[in-house]
Amino acid sequence: MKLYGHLTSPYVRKVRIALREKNLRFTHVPESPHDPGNHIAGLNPLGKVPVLETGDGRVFFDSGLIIEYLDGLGAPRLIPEGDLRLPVLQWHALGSGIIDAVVARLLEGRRPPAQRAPELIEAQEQKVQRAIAWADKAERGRAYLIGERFTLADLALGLALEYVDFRYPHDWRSRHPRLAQWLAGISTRGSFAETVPPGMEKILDSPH
Ligand SMILES: N[C@@H](CCC(=O)N[C@@H](CS)C(=O)NCC(=O)O)C(=O)O
Repeated sequence: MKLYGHLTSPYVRKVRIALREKNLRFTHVPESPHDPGNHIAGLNPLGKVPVLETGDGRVFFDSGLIIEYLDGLGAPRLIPEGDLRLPVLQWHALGSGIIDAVVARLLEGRRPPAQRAPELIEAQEQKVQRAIAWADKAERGRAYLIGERFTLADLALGLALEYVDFRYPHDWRSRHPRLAQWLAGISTRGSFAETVPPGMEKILDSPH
């Protein structure tokens, strides 16, 4: 298997964490769709990463679908079957939405000041803050969000909260200390610790 995508992309990190949790071997091609001469648009017409080339010649894009594919390869399952499936996918939708909002805020903030829309930045920040409050309320005070073991729910929310710290650092912890404690537990997993993107490790090491 070959995974395409740069290390700082949270969507690429989602797949890297899943591959590590499932103990699957792969080759990583750290190309960005913005690198000159990159191969991404030839593999994914949307020109986005992550893209996964399977060993049998298939190509999958969109991190959620790639995880569905990887999960079909064997245990441990990240997306349970039965009653827990939808609650897990709901957490995945929340985590992905947080990342989408942080990326939109970041891109708007990178526009020249005269072209920037402060109300758009504010709207994205409100989405993130509401989603964190929702997560804090829904979290059960246990090690895992759903069921009794690590699932895509934990992967998606842990990834999203670490990405908030990386690209939209603000003090959400003092308002949501229980969620902060939950994240501290998830962040120590090997799959999280070993996939920290360059630049993010300094932020995660600093006192929050
Ligand atoms: N929904 C997609 C989002 C992927 C995405 O937006 N990737 C970004 C990198 S963080 C990208 O490739 N952007 C390039 C572009 O939009 O041109 C997924 O989950 O895979």
